[in-house]
Amino acid sequence: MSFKTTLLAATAVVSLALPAFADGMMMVNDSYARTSHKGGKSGAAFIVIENHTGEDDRLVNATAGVSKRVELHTHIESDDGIMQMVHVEEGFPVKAGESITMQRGGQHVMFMGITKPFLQGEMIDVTLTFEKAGDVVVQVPVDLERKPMHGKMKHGDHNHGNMKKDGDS
Ligand SMILES: [Cu+2]
Repeated sequence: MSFKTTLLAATAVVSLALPAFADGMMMVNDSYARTSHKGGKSGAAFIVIENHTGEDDRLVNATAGVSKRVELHTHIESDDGIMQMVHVEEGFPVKAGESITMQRGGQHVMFMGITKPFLQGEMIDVTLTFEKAGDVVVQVPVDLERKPMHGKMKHGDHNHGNMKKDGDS
């Protein structure tokens, strides 16, 4: 009798736990935010987003309480070879099973009119709004010392041992 009860309980636990392990989420990793100088009025967050939802989606908006405006930006190269930052109103597509890597000189979440200086190590709540997946809140650490990534390196092409990791001690 009690055996049967235990079995039933176990079954219930398994089925409840399943969604947590199933694919079906937007995953965020390696995010950081910075201002170009201490106390700067504008800044950016760089977030890696992996789409495990099983369907193509699009990051359409970002909000945060740290600045007057938050916009999705990218850089485009003008005809004379100058990189310019532009507001991407249609947002960033994130295909099913793929990821986007925001980085300096590329896609980023832009903070304009920062109301309080970013402090090293402080966490910023950024709400990412996806067309289908809805709102995903990300805690983004401020890292004022992070160096930009160089070019489009593929994994294995470079030696991690030579990369200086700042702010990690
Ligand atoms: Cu920008």
